[in-house]
This record gives sequence, structure tokens and C-alpha cells, in this order.
Amino acid sequence: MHNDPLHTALAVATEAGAVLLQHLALPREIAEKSQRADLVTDADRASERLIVERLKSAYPAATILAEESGELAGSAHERWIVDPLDGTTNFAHGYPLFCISIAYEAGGELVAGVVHAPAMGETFAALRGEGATCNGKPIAVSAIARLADALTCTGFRPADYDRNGRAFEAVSRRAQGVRRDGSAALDLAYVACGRFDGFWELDLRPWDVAAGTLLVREAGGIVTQTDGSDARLDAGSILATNGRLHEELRAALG
Ligand code: 2AM
Ligand code: CA
Repeated sequence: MHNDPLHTALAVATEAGAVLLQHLALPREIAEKSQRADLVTDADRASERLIVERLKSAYPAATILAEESGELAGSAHERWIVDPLDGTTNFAHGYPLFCISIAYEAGGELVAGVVHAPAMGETFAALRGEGATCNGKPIAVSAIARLADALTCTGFRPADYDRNGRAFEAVSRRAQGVRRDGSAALDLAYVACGRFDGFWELDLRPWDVAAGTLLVREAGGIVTQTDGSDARLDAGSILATNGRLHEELRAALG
């Protein structure tokens, strides 16, 4: 794969991953975000500061949408979408499933995406029309065709249990397993490489899903909203599967 935005995203994510690992080794300071019961750590801020600085200098005209800074307006044509630390709760507890998610859009289309999980030593990358990789090796979604044989994953905040509880129960009764791993971007990367056969979540933001959406599509999977309608980065809900499982999982969500 040779493409500038992808190489930029890979280099920046790798650098930010080292920052996260440095912070992981320190005694952790955990603050509550004011509006939501959402952990934000020094690590989120340090990672985002580095990523935004690097992207601004490499792509001075581009818009940057980043979780902690919001939108730094620039060109309407080019946009970076950044989660400097996805899986903050995991990170705060030293659970290694956390990542950096960086996506690049041109003309409103996802072109490049990187999900880098530094504590796992894995970097997932996708380039529109060129496929997806993990640590440079091509990846593909699984071939599991029935929910009964599927390992699925979901996510929800404690306050959202009522909204997701019914779907969680329905799928738990029918699938081989349901995990709740706590990092939507990484969950999508795991669908892309066939570890999970399907993933759904109700209330996500563009930075949680942008890179992962491209990874799943480029690995041969399907991404929609949970009701089966067309995916949109600002839709909130997402259903990502290997394709074969899509309709059965969608129906099971109720
Ligand atoms: P974050 O770690 O970047 O906040 C897990 O369900 C997904 O929801 C994660 O991708 C997480 O992203 C996001 N999320 C946002 N707010 C959350 C919260 N208060 N608790 C748990 N996850 C949250
Ligand atoms: Ca985050």
C-alpha cells in the first residue's frame, strides 16, 4: 500500500501509541468529563495533542475532527477523524484493549484508516479499494454463516443498559458468544480480521467508527446502522459483520 494519508496516519498513530504506553506505566490521573460520566485521562489529552500537531503540520489545510478538541475547521474536501484513545475505561484499568483511531476522508468518502493497539502490538490499516492489513499482512472477515456459530461483540455505557439490554440478551441466547470489549474502534478491527463475526453498538461518535468502518469494508464485511439502513459516521448506531451474518444478527437485535 502506498498512499500518503495512510502513511501519515500510520506514522502518527505509532508515535501516539508510544505516548499512551508511557502514560500506562505512570500512576494514572483520572478526571471525569463534565457532561458525561466519561473518563478522560492525561493520556487522551497528550495523545491528541501530538496527533493534532502532526496532522496540522502534514496537512495544514485539512479539517481535523478529534474527540477532545472537537472540529478544527479547514478544507471541506479533506478531513481527519481522530480518537486519540479509544477504550479509555480499559486504559484506566490497565486492560490492554485500547487503541488510537485515525481516519482520512476526501470529498466525504473514507479513504484511509488506521487502528493501532500499542499494548497488543497490532496495527490495522485500510486503504479504499486496496484492502486491509494487520501488521502489514492482508486480513479478511470470517466465513461464519450462522449466529449460532458466531462470536459477536457489543458495547454500551452503564447508563445505556436499558436501551441495549434486550438486544444483548437476545444475541447472548443465540450466538456462540457475546463480548463487550470496551473499544469500538478495536472491536471493528477485530471484525475486519475475523476474530469477531459481528459487532453492534448504539451510541457511537464519528471518531469511534470512522477508521473501523473502512477496515471492515476493505476486509470484505458489511457496515450499516443497527436497523440495516445505510451507515453514516454521525448515525450513532452501527452494525458491522462479515456479511453472511448480517441479516440474522440484524433481525436478532429486534
Ligand atoms: P472512548 O473510550 O473513546 O470513550 C465502548 O462502549 C465505546 O463507547 C468506546 O469506543 C468508548 O470510547 C465509547 N464511550 C464513550 N463514552 C463512554 C462511556 N461513558 N463509557 C464507556 N464507553 C464510552
Ligand atoms: Ca476516546
